[in-house]
Parts: sequence; structure tokens; C-alpha cells
Amino acid sequence: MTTLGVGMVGHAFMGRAHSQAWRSVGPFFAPPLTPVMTALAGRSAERAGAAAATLGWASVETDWKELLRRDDVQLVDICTPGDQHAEIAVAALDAGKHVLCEKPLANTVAEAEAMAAAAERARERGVRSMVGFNYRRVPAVTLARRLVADGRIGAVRHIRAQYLQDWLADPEAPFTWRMDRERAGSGALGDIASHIVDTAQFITGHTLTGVSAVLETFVPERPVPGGGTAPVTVDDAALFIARTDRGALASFEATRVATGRKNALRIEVSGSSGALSFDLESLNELWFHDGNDDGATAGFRRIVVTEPDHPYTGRWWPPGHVLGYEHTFTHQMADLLTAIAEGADPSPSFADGLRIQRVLAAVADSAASRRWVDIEGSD
Ligand code: SOE
Repeated sequence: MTTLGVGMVGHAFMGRAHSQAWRSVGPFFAPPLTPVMTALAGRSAERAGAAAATLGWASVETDWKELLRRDDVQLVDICTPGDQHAEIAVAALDAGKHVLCEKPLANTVAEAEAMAAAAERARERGVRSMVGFNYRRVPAVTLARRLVADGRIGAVRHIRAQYLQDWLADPEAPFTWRMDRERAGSGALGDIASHIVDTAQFITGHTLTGVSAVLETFVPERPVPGGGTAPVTVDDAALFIARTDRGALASFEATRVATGRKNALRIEVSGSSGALSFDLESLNELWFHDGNDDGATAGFRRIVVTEPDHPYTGRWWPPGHVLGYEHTFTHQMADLLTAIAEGADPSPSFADGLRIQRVLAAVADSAASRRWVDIEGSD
């Protein structure tokens, strides 16, 4: 078979981003399997129908379980809030469907464990799964990993990571599911700290082993559209320090109240003979300091990551014709389709997602207990 029928659940922000990627991956990456946008699932027939028409899906289901019964759907793409991830993913994998699941993998470690177990069961039958940490596939981030692996900055000593947004700085910003622990699991912690943990581990190849953390909710209740207020049951900000399995020290700051910062995922890695620096708000650039350069001219230099031999970029435009946020999702689909076609395990796996879930749980535990907390499963 050279096509792969996709059924997507959810059609809000992430559903739109994924739809764009499913539409563009074939023309630009010519993957060994061509995705077919077979069905979109959403609870309201009217809203899902309108979304399917706008986003390019061939049919609509009002119950995601129908996707599992359809022979023309081979992959389920989960773009729902976190409280539905585990149920959908486990059922889809057990039904023999490949699964792409948005990050963070789940709302709790127990759910993530069940998902990783289902992924392992499915894998034995050739059914693949992947979690959507899309920022790994910013070309500059993938290049940073390559430079670290090639020894260009020596041994990693420091990781400094921030994810700064400000959409909740205004106390009048309305309450949504993202502020509800039942639906989202946590706040800035699961939503955006999860991204910087994945990005940091991806670039360096290190694994976090323990954390010391603080969490804060600056605005305890927010207006509900239509009237009244609702309590905010998640964190607005998460800050923590960590150690890695290979002796590096790391710091993480994730906040939705960093006034003036929109989507600033920044990461700087200092090695024994060089350093790298990246900011998502200038995502085509990677800054590289080669400590072996002569002292008079050494310093961070800006690499415009759009050359044909940079990761992913040769599939798009001539050098200097920059890429954006949406391309990261296309890269994710290209790698996923290639892995499925080749019978390989896509990355990040549900096991990787579970490890990140354990980091998030350790952060919450540390903040509550005011103690250093080792991450389960690390030596
Ligand atoms: C909202 O905070 C959000 O859209 C996250 O959910 C995404 O994962 C991140 O990429 C951008 O911010």
C-alpha cells in the first residue's frame, strides 16, 4: 500500500496545524507513504463539518471511536486536550491503528504508562506511535543536535532553557480548558515546560535525573465567557533546576505571564569547547560559538539555517527563503510516514513521552514538597 488513511480527532489550534502539515507533506517531501486526509472527528457535526471543509478532510465522524472501525483509516492523529489522549491512544493502538499524539503525552504518569505499554504491545504487531514534540524538527534545533553529537561544543556542561509566553499576563484573559487541571493536567508545566525538556534532551542527548522546582499561579480565578469566574487550578509558571545523567546542570523557566514575550522558546547549551544558542522567535537562526576559534575573532556567530544540506530545508525553498512554525509539523509528518513505511520506530516514542511525564511529575512533587526529587527510572 502506498497511501495511509489518516483520521484526526480535534480541530482547534493543533488540528489546524496538523491539517496544514498533512496537506503539505506529500508535495514537499514525497514520503514513501502518501497521507490521505480521510476523516475528521469532532463532537459537533456542524463544527466538525465546517472544519473538515476548510481544512481539507474528506469526511466527518462525531464519535472518534468510529475512526477505529473504519478500514480506510490506518493512523489516528490525536489533537484533543490532554484528558482524552490516553483513552483514544490506547484504543486506537489496540485496534491496530498507528497513532500520532499531541504533547504532553498525557495528564498523569499513570496514563502515560498505560499509553507506553499499549505502544509496546502494538509495536510487536508493526503498529507505530509517536508523540508530537514538534520543536525538535525546527531545522536549527535539529542542526544543534547534530553539532553536539559531532563534538563541536565538547562536553555539555550547562543547559539554559526558557519558554516565555504572555497570553495570561492579563488577569482578564478568559478561562479556557488550558487552565483546568482536570482537562489539561497542569499549566505552563505540561504545556510548554514539556517542550523545553524535550528540546534540551534532544539537542544534548542527555537525560534529566532530578529536579528542584517552584510553581506559581499568579491569577487564581479568571472570567468565564458568558459570565462569572472560574478557579484556575493549574500553574501560570514553572521554574526548576536539574541535573543530567552525564553531569550537566540545567535550568528551565516556563511561563505564560512573561509580559512582552509571545512564544520565546530559548535554549543555550554551553560545552567545554563551544556553545549554541537558539530562540524560536528567530527560528531560522542558530548561534554557534566555537571555543577553538582564535581569541581575537571568537564569538557567537549567526548561522542562517536554510542551506540545502541543513536538516529538512532542502525540501523547501532556495537558501535564505525562511521557514516558520508550521513547517515543524510537516517535518514531523514526513519523519513519521517514513518510519511507518520502513517499519522503523518513529521518535519521540511514547516511552520518551512517558519519561517527560515523569519529569513533569517530579517538578510538581518538588514544588509541593520543597525538596529535590529524583526522576523515576533514572540512575
Ligand atoms: C499554547 O501555550 C501553545 O500553543 C502550546 O500548547 C504549544 O504546544 C506551543 O507550541 C505554543 O503554545
